Amino acid sequence: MNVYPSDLDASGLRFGVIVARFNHPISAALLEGCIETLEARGADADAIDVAWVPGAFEIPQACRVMAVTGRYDALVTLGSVIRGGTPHFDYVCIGVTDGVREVMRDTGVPVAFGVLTLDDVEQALERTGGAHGHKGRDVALAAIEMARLVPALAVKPAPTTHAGAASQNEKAG
Ligand code: INI
Repeated sequence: MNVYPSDLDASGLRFGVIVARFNHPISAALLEGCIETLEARGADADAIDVAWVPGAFEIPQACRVMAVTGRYDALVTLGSVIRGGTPHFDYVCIGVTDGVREVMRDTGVPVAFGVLTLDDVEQALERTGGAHGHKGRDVALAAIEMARLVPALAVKPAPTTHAGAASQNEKAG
């Protein structure tokens, strides 16, 4: 079996990060974890562009403009939508998830989705360094992995014979 290896080396890659200002403390924590992880994996600070937008609903538009420039190996979207007493939450969530998915589908540029959908601020704290890890770091890793994998899938045959993955699958089966 030939398996594309997971490659989390961000050196030489260019990233665009779109971050929503709404619920600013949560966004700032997500952004900090994201940038730390990109740089820890070898991304140059000059190779990371950050675009702030007013709220999650604006993320897809900025994301699309950045994607079509062709300047980025991957994009990262960050923000949070907190459930209130009205259906507004649902419309913002649908707008951002559909919009980001369409950008990825239409442009082929990998877009990591780091927009948290939450019942309350407590859930945000749990996901920005608390009991549920750090979503900003997780999406940075997803962006790096997809930035490496997508071009490899497009042009190269799977490079390795990976006996480890085969035996893991056998155990699972
Ligand atoms: N934007 C968010 O990013 N998170 C929210 O929780 C939120 N709520 O709850 O309303 C929110 N609304 C603003 C929206 O994203 C747009 O910025 C606004 O509607 C202007 O287009």
